This record gives sequence, C-alpha cells and structure tokens, in this order.
Amino acid sequence: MASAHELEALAIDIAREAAELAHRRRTEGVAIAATKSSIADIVTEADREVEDLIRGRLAAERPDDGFLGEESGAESGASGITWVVDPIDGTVNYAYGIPAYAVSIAAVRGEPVPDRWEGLAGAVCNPVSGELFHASAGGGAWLGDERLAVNEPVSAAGALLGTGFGYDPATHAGDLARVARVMPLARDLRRIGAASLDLCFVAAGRLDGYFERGLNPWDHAAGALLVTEAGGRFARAELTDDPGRPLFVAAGPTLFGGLFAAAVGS
Ligand code: LIP
Repeated sequence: MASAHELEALAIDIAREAAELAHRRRTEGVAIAATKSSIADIVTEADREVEDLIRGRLAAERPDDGFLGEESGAESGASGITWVVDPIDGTVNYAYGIPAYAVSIAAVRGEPVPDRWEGLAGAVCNPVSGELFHASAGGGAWLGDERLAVNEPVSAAGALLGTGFGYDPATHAGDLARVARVMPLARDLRRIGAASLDLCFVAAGRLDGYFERGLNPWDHAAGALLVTEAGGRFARAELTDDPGRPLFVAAGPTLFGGLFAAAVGS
C-alpha cells in the first residue's frame, strides 16, 4: 500500500506535466469544444486532452486505483484509492486567457463520495504562475518547499473572503443573498474563478476564508486537503432548498464558525 507521501509525490509529478500541456495549449489558442449545463459551463479540447494525459499516467503507475474526472467520468478500482481530477479548474478563465486556472489532482481512500472519502494526497498547479500547492494526510500543506498555514486568528469584519457563483443563472439570486449575509464579516471579496485556487489561497493565508455553493467533487478534492493540512477547517452543508447543491466553506478556526453560519443563513 502506497503511503500518502508517495501518492503526493505522484500527484505532484503528474500535475507538473499536465500543467505544462495546459499552458502550451493555451498559448496555441483555445477553442470551446462544447457547452455543458449552461453558457458559462464550457469544456475545451485542452480540458479533454489534459485529463487524458493524467488518466493515462495514473493508469500506468497505479492500475488498480479508481478514477473520477470532470470530463471522462468515473471508473472504480480494486485498491480502495480513487484519483479525483479536474484537468483545468477555472475553465472559463482558461478560455478567456485569465491567468487563474489550475490542474487539480487528489487521491482519496474509501467511497469516491465527498462526505465519505478520506483525503490522502493532493496537488494543485497553476500553469501560468508555476505555483504548485501540495499536501498529504499528516504531512502538512506546502507551496513548493514552503510550509503553509491559514491566517489565524482572523477578527470578524476584517476577513478577505473568496467566493464563486454557479453556472445556472437560476441560482444567482440565492448566491447574491448569501454574499449580502456574509459581507459584515468581510473587508472585501475576491471572485477568482477556480475553487482549487481559492482553497489553496486559504491554506496559504492569501484569503482568510472561502464559501461557494454547488462545487463538484473534483473542484475541491485537493484544495480541501490543503486547507485542513494548513490548520484550517473545511465543511459542506446540504441546504433544504436544494440538497443536491451543497454549500462549501473553508477558513481558519476562529473565523470558520461565523462564516459558516452566515453562509448557511436561516
Ligand atoms: C469552476 C470552479 C469555480 C466555480 C465555477 C466552476 P470548473 O470549476 O472552480 O469555483 O465558481 O462555477 O465550477 O468548471 O472551471 O472546473
């Protein structure tokens, strides 16, 4: 059985190679290959090509593991470990050439279901900046060789918060109402457009907290481990108006409770 540190090393190596491909394709020009759930929910040929690279490398290195990817779906494995992959998180940023997107690769143990899996390792690489965030269970959270820690303590009304909005316009009124509830805690908001980077920024102390509803498993699988290994808290809440669209919150321990309560609302 591979250790979490060995899985982390593999995730780092593959994330670097995948990030190089994503960046090369971006410089060559990106075409939207398809629109998925809405006009904002797009996929490019690069998304598909990068996921194929990641899936192929993992199949070669760890053929008994499972896979759950944004573009090519799920395949169960025999090892009890599943790789949860977003080949290009921040796809809209990628398509527009905004330098805030990332390759996100995580290894989890147990059922490949977010509230039932155990995060073992993760790597998130921004191909433009070259920054590679990584973590392993019990091994800490890192940016390259720099150990990361969440901002702590963070006083209420002074937090720099990240958030995002779902692709479905019908959800925007609720998202904006959530922003209004949370604003009394915030010095300002940032909408970066890639959940994996939002979560890594919480781990790195670049954001004090983050909240967003409707993330997919591959958006948060690696970043959530970065947050908890950096001393932060990460949780999901199923809300009564649409249990299938959970809310995710991440922050340091002193900010988390108030942020979670405001984000969940009445
Ligand atoms: C994106 C997330 C982002 C969210 C977007 C989208 P994708 O993932 O990273 O936080 O606000 O709506 O879900 O689709 O670029 O992989």
